[in-house]
Amino acid sequence: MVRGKLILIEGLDRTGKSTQCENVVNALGNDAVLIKFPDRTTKIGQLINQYLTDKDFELPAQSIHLLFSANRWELKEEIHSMLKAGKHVVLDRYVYSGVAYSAAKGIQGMDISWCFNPDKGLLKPDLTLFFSNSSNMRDREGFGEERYEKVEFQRQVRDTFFNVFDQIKDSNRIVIDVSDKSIDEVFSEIKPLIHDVINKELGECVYF
Ligand code: NYM
Ligand code: MG
Repeated sequence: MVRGKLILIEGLDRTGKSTQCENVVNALGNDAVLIKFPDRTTKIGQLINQYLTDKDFELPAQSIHLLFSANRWELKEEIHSMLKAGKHVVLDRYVYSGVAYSAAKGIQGMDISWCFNPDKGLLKPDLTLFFSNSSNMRDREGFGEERYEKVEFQRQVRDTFFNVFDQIKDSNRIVIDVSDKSIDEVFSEIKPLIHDVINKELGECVYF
């Protein structure tokens, strides 16, 4: 059995990640499954959801960081099994969001290396597409009500993502500038990249 490929779409809020993940999974049909992080359906995921949606539910930054990581660990075996069974797994956010959103808070001791540590040992994607919006975020209305969905913080997160990419090397990571592009334009751009990784011959799964 040829193993499936692990494909990750990452980026800031409101860059069209979820839409493109759906496009990719629909295009791959029965051969692919979509997994979104945080997975809000598990017990840990429900705590994360409450933290994101309820301003009165406070947690230390370290605690919520570890919960996001724990949420990835609880799905590790399931993802691994699907890959081994030949299914492609498309991830909507993963380790890089985990590191960037937490390190962007600028909390003493919570640097990129600290934030990355609990994720070491998770499956490493065969392809990562990072959606970047270089356009002025001041013009971008429509952030939702969840924690983190503030222009000031999103700027901080964008800078932190690029610092994370400097520190966590990955030759299978590609930055896609989605600013001023339609959904169809972005999909046309990523389609050949997905096609390439799907058809690539790769050995065993790799890990962070
Ligand atoms: N987020 C997501 C984190 O802070 N750490 C993580 O590990 C992950 C996976 O959760 N603003 C943040 C980024 C988002 C928020 O994700 C919820 P989404 O994709 O907007 O539902
Ligand atoms: Mg969001």
